[in-house]
Amino acid sequence: MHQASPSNASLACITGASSGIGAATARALAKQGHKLILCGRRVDRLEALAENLKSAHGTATQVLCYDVRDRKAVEEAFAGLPAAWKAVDVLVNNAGNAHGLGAVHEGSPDDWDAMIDGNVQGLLYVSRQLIPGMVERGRGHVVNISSVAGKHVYPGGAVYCASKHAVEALSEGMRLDLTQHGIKVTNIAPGLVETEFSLVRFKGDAKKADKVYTGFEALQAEDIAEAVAWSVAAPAHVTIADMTIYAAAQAAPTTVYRRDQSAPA
Ligand code: 8X3
Repeated sequence: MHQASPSNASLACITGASSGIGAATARALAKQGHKLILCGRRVDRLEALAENLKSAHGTATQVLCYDVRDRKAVEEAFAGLPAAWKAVDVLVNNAGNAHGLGAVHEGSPDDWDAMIDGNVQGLLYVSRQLIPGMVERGRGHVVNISSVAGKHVYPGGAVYCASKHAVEALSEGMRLDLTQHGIKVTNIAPGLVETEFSLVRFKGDAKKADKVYTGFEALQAEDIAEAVAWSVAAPAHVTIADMTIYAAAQAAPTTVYRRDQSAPA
């Protein structure tokens, strides 16, 4: 694996950094020597992470607390960054969630808003803040965390899958628009990653959430963070355009080979 040259990609901004893939990505990029802007809604967690990265790696950080769905809050948060923190080299658009799982005709419009506003609009709002500077400087790297739900559609997941299909289209569209400006775009589509994802999807029902990751070895946030860090550390002439990452026991979003639950451990 290539090690990042800090002079080549020194300032990275990660959305949804308070937990899961976002927090693991912060740790992986801190190890590579990046300064970090950590974005999220849970300021306590972001500050604890910042503290932790500082003592582990001497990482300089800025914490930005906002909800990606709130365009004004996004604009104000980035406008308030100190001048020395405005030239972001790497943007990791990780914030996103699933809300509810069920037939589309029974779906909750509030859940739809949360997914479409967060996973699609939120990604655009943050990108709009940072990409113009990358274009001006003629360099940069955008990493969009999509999902295997952006490649396939599964029962009960219509709106979440639609939002992640939109992320796939945005990654492709960004690459078409930004390559000429020296900006790389990487799309990463994870399968089942054991994070708060299912707990959020099932609205805090831990039993349902745990079941999703039972009977096989699920991906961990660090597995995806490694892929992000590897993409970011690729040599200047290499773009990692697209990665699909499944757990070894997962062949498709809803095809998972689980150990027989009734068999003795
Ligand atoms: C998370 C993966 O398959 O549960 O985006 O939709 S999946």
